[in-house]
Amino acid sequence: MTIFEKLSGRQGKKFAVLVDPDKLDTSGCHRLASLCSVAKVDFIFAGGSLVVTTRIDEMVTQLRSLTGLPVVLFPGNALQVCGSADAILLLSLISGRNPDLLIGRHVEAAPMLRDSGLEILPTGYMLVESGKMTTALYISNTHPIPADKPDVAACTALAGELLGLKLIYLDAGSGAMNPVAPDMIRAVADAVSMPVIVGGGIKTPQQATAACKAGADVVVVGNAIEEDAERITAFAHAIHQS
Ligand code: 1GP
Repeated sequence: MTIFEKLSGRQGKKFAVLVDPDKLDTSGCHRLASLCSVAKVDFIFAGGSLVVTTRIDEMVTQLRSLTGLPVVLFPGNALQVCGSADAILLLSLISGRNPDLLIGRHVEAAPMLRDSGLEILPTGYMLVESGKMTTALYISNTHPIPADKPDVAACTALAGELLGLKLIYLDAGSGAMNPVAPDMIRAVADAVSMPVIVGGGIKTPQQATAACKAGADVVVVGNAIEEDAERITAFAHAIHQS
């Protein structure tokens, strides 16, 4: 089964744990891997808007072999591409108007991506206003979709689908004060037939459940798990029961 088929499978909601390669050492990797395996996490996403470590490849290899779970790159830039992962979210930042992040970087990376052996997941990436300036917003130099404009989000996602993108990632940004509101998730999920990934600022299992009930197919949690990896179990339960 391809990663895309796993992401879009109809058998329930999926849980992706986002790991920041800068914040995970070898012993952290072992602990996280065992918690992910026990909780039956569906995916490990790896990457971020700004990553300074040069050991992504090593971390991805370690997480794959310890868990047997699919590791999907969520890259802030081409330096985070490594062939040891299973797949890569090829993000086009369709909420913004920065041509470099819509198509420019993709042109530069295309030959490397083609030869990488990675499964390519063309993804419409949408940043949503979240109560504070996130790293993703600062680095991308774009305006987010206003949090109270679900219609703008729905039209943006629909345009992405009509352009041929295969996934939508609705993101309030790492460490967001507020996660994406359920009414915006619902508007996007109703507008498109492709899987909708939701993340950013999800700090509690209740927020994860709310995202699932609103139409998220995959819920991504990063910071809350970095703070306390034991939370993986409760998030997994909430998402898989939704
Ligand atoms: C960020 O969606 C991810 O791009 C996860 O965000 O770290 O806030 O959970 P958090």
